[in-house]
Parts: sequence; C-alpha cells; structure tokens
Amino acid sequence: MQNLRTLLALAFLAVSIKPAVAGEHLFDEIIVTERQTKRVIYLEDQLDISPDTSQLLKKVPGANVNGNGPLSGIPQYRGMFGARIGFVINGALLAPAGPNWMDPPLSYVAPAQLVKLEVYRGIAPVSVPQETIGGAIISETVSADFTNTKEFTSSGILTTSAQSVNDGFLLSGLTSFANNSHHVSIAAMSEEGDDARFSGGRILPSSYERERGEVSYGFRSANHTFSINYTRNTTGEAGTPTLAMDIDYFSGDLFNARYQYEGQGWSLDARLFGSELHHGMTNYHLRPTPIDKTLWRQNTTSAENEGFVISGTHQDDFGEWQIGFDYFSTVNNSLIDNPNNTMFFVEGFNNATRSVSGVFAEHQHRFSGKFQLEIGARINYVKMSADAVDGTPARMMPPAMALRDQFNEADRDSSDTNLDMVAKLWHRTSDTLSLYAGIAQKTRSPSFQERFLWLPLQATGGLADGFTYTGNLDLEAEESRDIELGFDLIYSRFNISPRLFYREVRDFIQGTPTENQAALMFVNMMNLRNRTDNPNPLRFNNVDAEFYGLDIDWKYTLNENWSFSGLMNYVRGKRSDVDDNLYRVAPANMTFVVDYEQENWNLNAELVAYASQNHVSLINSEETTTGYELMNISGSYLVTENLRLSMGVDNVLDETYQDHLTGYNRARNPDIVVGGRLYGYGRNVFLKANYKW
Ligand SMILES: [Cu+2]
Repeated sequence: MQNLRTLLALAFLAVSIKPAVAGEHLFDEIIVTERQTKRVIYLEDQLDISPDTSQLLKKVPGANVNGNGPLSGIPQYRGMFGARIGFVINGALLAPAGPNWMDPPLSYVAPAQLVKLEVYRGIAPVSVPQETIGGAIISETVSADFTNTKEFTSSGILTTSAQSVNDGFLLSGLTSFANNSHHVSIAAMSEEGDDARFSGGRILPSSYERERGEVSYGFRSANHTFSINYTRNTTGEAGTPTLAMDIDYFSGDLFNARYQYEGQGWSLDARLFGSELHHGMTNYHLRPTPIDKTLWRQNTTSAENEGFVISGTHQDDFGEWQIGFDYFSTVNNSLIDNPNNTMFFVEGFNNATRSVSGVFAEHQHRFSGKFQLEIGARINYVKMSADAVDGTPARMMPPAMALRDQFNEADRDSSDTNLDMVAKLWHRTSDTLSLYAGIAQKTRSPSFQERFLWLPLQATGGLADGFTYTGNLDLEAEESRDIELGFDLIYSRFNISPRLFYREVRDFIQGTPTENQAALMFVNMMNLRNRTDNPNPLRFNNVDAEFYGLDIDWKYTLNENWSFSGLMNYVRGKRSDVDDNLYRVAPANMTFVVDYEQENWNLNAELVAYASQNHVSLINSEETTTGYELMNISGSYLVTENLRLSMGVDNVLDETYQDHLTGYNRARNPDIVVGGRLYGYGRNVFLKANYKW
C-alpha cells in the first residue's frame, strides 16, 4: 500500500516534470512551481490500508510520524512535531479535543476519504495556516465537482479493503450529483481493526473502530462559487498503548463554508469554519484494568473550534499579490474522574482558551523567467486565558492545594504579538537546474497544555515520554530563524531535489526539571500512596534549540516499464543552551522503490531502512533504538475501466523492529514489558477493491 502511495506521488512528480524536460519555461508551469514548494500525494484510485492519514507522510521528504496508536499518529517534519506544524482540514483549522492529541487534526480526514495531502517543502508560506513554525500540511477530502453541462450526472466510488495484521476491514463510498452550477455529494466510511500482530505477539491495545460521514453542496453562478460541508466523525474504542489511557470515543461535528469570487485579474476567498469535538478516554476499558480500583481514571474532554480566513489575490504579468486576515479560536475542557469513586475529580483544564488573529501579505514575483521570488509577512496576535480549577487532590493534599491556589491566584491572561517573515528565491540557471535559497522567521505561542497544566499530569499534546508535567503561565512564544538551500535537477529521465536546512529556535518550549516544591512533593506523595516510581515532574520552559539536516527525493525512469525512486532524510535536533538532544527526533532513514508498469497492471517493491538513533534526550530519559530494514511489495490490476484490484504485503520478511518514533508501552501485555519500546507491525497481507462509476 505504502509503495503505491509513493508511486502515485512520484508518478505525479514525473508528470509535473515533463514540461520542463520538453524545454518549456519552468516558471510558466504552475505545476512545476508547485513541485518546488510542496509535495502532493493524490489518493484517488490508490491502495490505502492504514486508517491513519499521517502514515502517508512517510512518503514525503523530511516528514515522519510519532505513533501513539492506530488512529493517533502525530506528524513530524524536520524534527518538529504536533502543534508546531500548521494543519488545514478542508480549508479549516482544527485543534484536537484530546489533551494528548489522541485525535491529531489529520485524524479528522480518513485516508479512505482523502483526495489529496499536500506538504509544504521546508519553509511554509505565510498565507497558509497561521502558525507554521514546523511546516504546513494541507488535506482535502473527496467531494463532487461541477461538470460542463446543464444536465445532472451521477458518479461514485466504492472502496473496500481488508488486511491481515490486525484483521482490519474498511468499507467506504461516495456518491455525487453535479451539473455546471450545482454539486452535491454524500460520503460514508466505516472501518475497524483488532489488536495488531508482530512476530513476538500482539500490540495491546491497538484495535480501533471509526465511522465518518460527509455531506457537501456547491453552487456556482458566473464568477461566484459557494460551498458548504458538514462532516461527522465518530471514533469508537481505539488503543493508544504509548499513553496512560485509551480512546473510548471521539464524536466530532465539523462545519465549513466557503465563498470564492473570480474577478478580472483578482480573486477573493472567504472561509468560515467551526467544529465541536467531544472525547472520552479511560485506563480501564480497553487495556487491562488497574488492580487498585482507586487508580481507575476516566477523562472527558472537549474542544470548540471556530474561525475564518478572508484573502484577496491579485495577479499581474509579474506574479501574484495576496493579502488576508484570519482568526481561529479554540476552547478546551478536561475533567478527570473515577467510576469507582464519585467523589473524585480533577479539572484538568477549565475553559482553556486560545485565539489567534492574523494578518498577512505575500508576493510571488517572476523576473524574466530566470528568477522567482516569494516574500511574505504575517503578524499573529495570540490571546490565551483559562478559568480557575479545582480537584479532590487539591482539597485533601497540601501540595496539590498549593498548586491549585498558585494557579487560581495568578494572572492567567496573556497575549503575544508574533511576527513571521519569509523570503524564498529560485534561480533557474538552465533547463535542467534550478537553485533555491530560503530564509524565514517563524513563531509559535505556547499551547494550552504548555501554559495551563496546573497539576503534574501527562497531558502534554502526545509527548508520551512517561513524565508528568506542569505548565508555565510565563512562557514566551518560540521564535525560529531558518535558512534552507537546495536545488532541483531535472536531467533527462533523472530528477533530484535535495534541501539542506538549519534553524535556530529561541525560547523553544521544552520540559525541564521543576523547581516548584509543591509539584515535587505532590509526585512524591502520589508515588508513596500508589506504590509507583514516577520520576520528578518536568515543567514547560523556554530554552534554546537548533535543528539541521538534509532531505532528498529523486527518481530515475529507465523506460516506460521500469522506474526507480527514493527518499533520504537526516535531521538532528539539539539544545543550544545545554548539552542535550531533543526528544523523539526521527533517525536517519531512506526509502528505495522499484516500479514495474504495464498497461493495466503494475508491481512494485519498496525497501525502507532506518538507522539507529543515539542522539536521544537525557532530560526526557529517552532510550536509543537500533536500525532496521523493511521490505514491502504490492501490485494492482485494472480489471475493467471501473474496477481496480490491488494487493500487497508489508513487512514481507516479518521483521521484528522498533520504530524510534513509536513510544514506550504503557499497557500490561504478556508480549511487551511496560516501559519497553513498542514493536512495529509484523507481516501484513492486504487486499483492496476500488469501483468507480
Ligand atoms: Cu484522550
């Protein structure tokens, strides 16, 4: 499955390269420019088995995934992950309901209903989501499109797939009606899987169940286009073995509306969106229950998101101007209780509110076909606040009481004014070679967890390092200075696009040993009471950090049947104020794909190799991992014009391996010790059928 994803991505790249090979002007080809700035994975007609959209990112140079569960992969790009990356879901911004990102934004677009996933290469433009210190990822689900005639036509897609590693099954469909001025579509999906196998047993719990439905309507009249979309996502029980609890449910309603106007040389784009997400998780319903009944925990959380984007674009002979403003606000709540003790409660977050109001201007300029420039600036005004909190520990234990009172008596309102600036230059030296250089300043204000976590807990946006943390009301925004260099070489049937990058991050937010005596005493008391040995808590703090590395993608087309392609990624993340590495940074890795193509069938083989990761974070007690190699094969056959059958085997050799980015096991399991690193999935045979009409 994954190889086909690569293939499609690379096939797209190959298609986009053709005009340049034919000797046409590189910069007149929008699609080529697109290749210089981002990687687009098209999912239409393709094999897709993983229920986790973020897994697709492994096919993009520089990207990877922090795996916390089958539906909970947190995207990583060039060493930064989670809220440091900006996500756009069908034009909307979305902040997860899970304080540990059990529902990362991309989990609200299932791969089976995705039409494309775009990853900006390196420095993201200021015009895409508001905060993009670590990059930007744009996703779009399938819907209908306008046709050219007045008569309505109907079309649809039906997809079903099954896989052996977890007895996973998926059924997904879309049906739509459209003419030249209306389109309407309904999509629905249901998927489930059991606990996944590896050569030494099972990963517990890693089962999942999810249903997703979407209704869209679009209207077009002359230069005006209007569309609305409603999505409902219902995730059932799903495992997150690297975290202290598992998903009981997610229930999300997502709404967005869009208006576009195409004028003479200018256009307008207005989007309005909102989502309401509800979530429950426990440490007793999916994993073995804690023997001590006082340790049962349920956490009920929610996120309310709303926002808009309004932007205007003006085109002239030399390029494009874009100005816009946007707003996004989110309110998070979290309540922890114990079904065995109705007295027990902890208000984890009480109306933790974060809003970002942004204004931006961006210009793309072409100079005589040889140079292209992108410059942009954005100002984000970030406001945060939270209400007072309480909990039974704070009524019974003096250290918890002190922490609560410190929090409740403090000024919890804050605001940051952050400035982002981007300048990128491409120089086409010949028909085959284009040079690139980019510089940027990017910022990110703290997340609500980093600021408002008042009691030492593990609600950290999915760090899954086993530490408890407290927030810090005095945090400053992170500020990164970036430089990247590279080139795009397209020589006959060979192309390669390396990028070197370096970034220095001032006020990087990282957990450091707390000096708060109440927090230290609280964790000590809990250890004594529960006979646990949790380490001393960390506190989110501003430190200094740097990231550097190299990522490359390439392809060689031998003839119309054979082609070879690959990726190479290296990133290093470390503290620059003390001698330590950053936590959970992807090891060096590479992918090599061989593809054989015939008119109505194809076969491909993929070799994936990961190096060991010895640059681990001392402060997060991170463990090293050793390297490994995996082989995957797959193929597909176009039975008729409408029906495609695909099959494949992932991890053909049933290798036992530990992915550095998949954390430590937290659930009792006869096959993997608690605290040991989780194993990657074993051999997986899958089948898929796609029917289109
Ligand atoms: Cu959760």
